Amino acid sequence: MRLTTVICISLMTGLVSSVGAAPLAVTNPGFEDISGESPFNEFTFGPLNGWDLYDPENITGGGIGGTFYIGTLTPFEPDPIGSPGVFANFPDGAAEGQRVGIAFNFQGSDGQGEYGMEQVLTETLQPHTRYTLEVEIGNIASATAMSGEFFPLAGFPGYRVDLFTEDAAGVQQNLESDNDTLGVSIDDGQWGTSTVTFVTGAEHSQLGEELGIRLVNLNQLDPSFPLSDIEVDFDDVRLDATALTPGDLDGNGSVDGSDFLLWQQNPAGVYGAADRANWTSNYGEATPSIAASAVPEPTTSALAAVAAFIACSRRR
Ligand SMILES: [Ca+2]
Ligand SMILES: [Ca+2]
Ligand SMILES: [Ca+2]
Repeated sequence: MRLTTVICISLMTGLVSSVGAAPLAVTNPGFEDISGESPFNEFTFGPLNGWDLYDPENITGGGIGGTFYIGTLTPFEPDPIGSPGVFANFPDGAAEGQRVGIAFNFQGSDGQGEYGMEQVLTETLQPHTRYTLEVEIGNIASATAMSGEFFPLAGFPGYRVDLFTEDAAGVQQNLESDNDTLGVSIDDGQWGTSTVTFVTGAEHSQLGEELGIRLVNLNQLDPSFPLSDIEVDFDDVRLDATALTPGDLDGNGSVDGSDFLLWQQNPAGVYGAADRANWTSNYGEATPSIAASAVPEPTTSALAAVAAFIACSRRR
């Protein structure tokens, strides 16, 4: 096989059709379920249905004490009762449905460690799978609540979204995070979409462990608004899993040069002989369920790696 032929095949493998990824079950993903809780006007307080308090430094008093509150908020009333501020926190309402999750800390505490909420799923980490976690992140605007109390909420304290695993003994290990990449780009009163992706090959020490999702308020005082309360809002949590052709280590939908380059670099130290064997036997194969639009062109360095690998293989 000539090098030019190899390059042509590599470029053509990106042209595949799409049938979409499979969603994994997340409990109360849009914070609409407040059954069993005691709403106070537009709020509920305390850990939410399906979600556990995340409080590694024990700073929140159980999420309902001191200055901290975990709970929900209805920023948009479908039948407004005329109280001030009902529509003001988020002028366009919730990102999904009518209610959102909140992680709130009163002004004056100056921020003092991260906290939020997390959920462990029944689904487990599988090999040859691309996971995509998306969460709507809200930067709440200042407004007067239905109680008449004004909440100064200008600025943003930072957020993080974690995709992690939990083993049978309850030990959690992180897989991937979005550490506040949107923070400065979401204006007060607006939402932005956080995306975390993680791709498994044949081997990973956390395979078979339950997947988990964590939503964090970094609780960093915004220096531009030192007198603001410190809140991050969350909504519409969804996690998709796409089964990949073994050897597609970057999860772009085709087994190509980029994967061989990734195998060589092995940045997380998780790739082994099985991944190399899968790459060799499936080279040129595509995963039909991944949209062609999501498949990037191979890089020059990736093509060079393929050419080098094939040239070396033929010499043996
Ligand atoms: Ca919602
Ligand atoms: Ca804000
Ligand atoms: Ca690939």
